[in-house]
Amino acid sequence: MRIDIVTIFPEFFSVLDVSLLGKARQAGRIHLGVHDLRDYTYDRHRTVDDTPYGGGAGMVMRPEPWGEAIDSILYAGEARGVADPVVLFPSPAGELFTQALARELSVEPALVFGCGRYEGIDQRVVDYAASRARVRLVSLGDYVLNGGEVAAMAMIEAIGRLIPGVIGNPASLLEESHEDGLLEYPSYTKPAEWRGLAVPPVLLSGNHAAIAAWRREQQIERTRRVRPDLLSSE
Ligand code: 6GU
Repeated sequence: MRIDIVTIFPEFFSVLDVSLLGKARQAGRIHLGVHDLRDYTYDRHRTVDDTPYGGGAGMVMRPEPWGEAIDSILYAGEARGVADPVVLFPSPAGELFTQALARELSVEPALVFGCGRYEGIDQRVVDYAASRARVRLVSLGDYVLNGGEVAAMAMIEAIGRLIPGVIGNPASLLEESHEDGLLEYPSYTKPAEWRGLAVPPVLLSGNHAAIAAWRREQQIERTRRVRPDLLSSE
């Protein structure tokens, strides 16, 4: 998968050099391009933002550098033969980023993340991008971050680990929270008793049917207790 990121903080993404995703990059499963939005400005001050039309607090990112950056990335993609990327704008005003969306995006050959700062990006950037590519505004949840960088990183990790070969044991992906619409069951390892706390005896029983039933019960009980919203749709 090819992932391009546009940001005014390219150094944020150095963490993608390490851990599992770093290995996936070394193995050539993920190709990352981090682009500094200021490289697409033409003025001496490398300006990327301005005051909002209509008034109001904060600054809005001007469209021109974004247009240049998007054109450049789409052109490079076409030249490389990886056309038709999905362009994602992390935004608290977007649709919710879910495990289902992560799965859907993990089979795409190319993704572009446009990381906005301040009070957002001029809406025409999104509209223009939508005229050239599939565009989605995506939110991590109902809270506000200072910009799209941390959100993009979270999404890249969620998507990247689903790419075949990135995780050593693919079976471990299937029993996680959210894969079946429920939270995952609690896990235990040795020792069987620790500081007076025992592992639930059923897990030591060797009875695989009983273990599976217990785990399912735990998933449902846990989900009902902390995330009843996940059950209500069923
Ligand atoms: Cl994707 N961006 C920002 N700025 N804030 C957020 C978010 C995204 N998701 C939740 N809060």
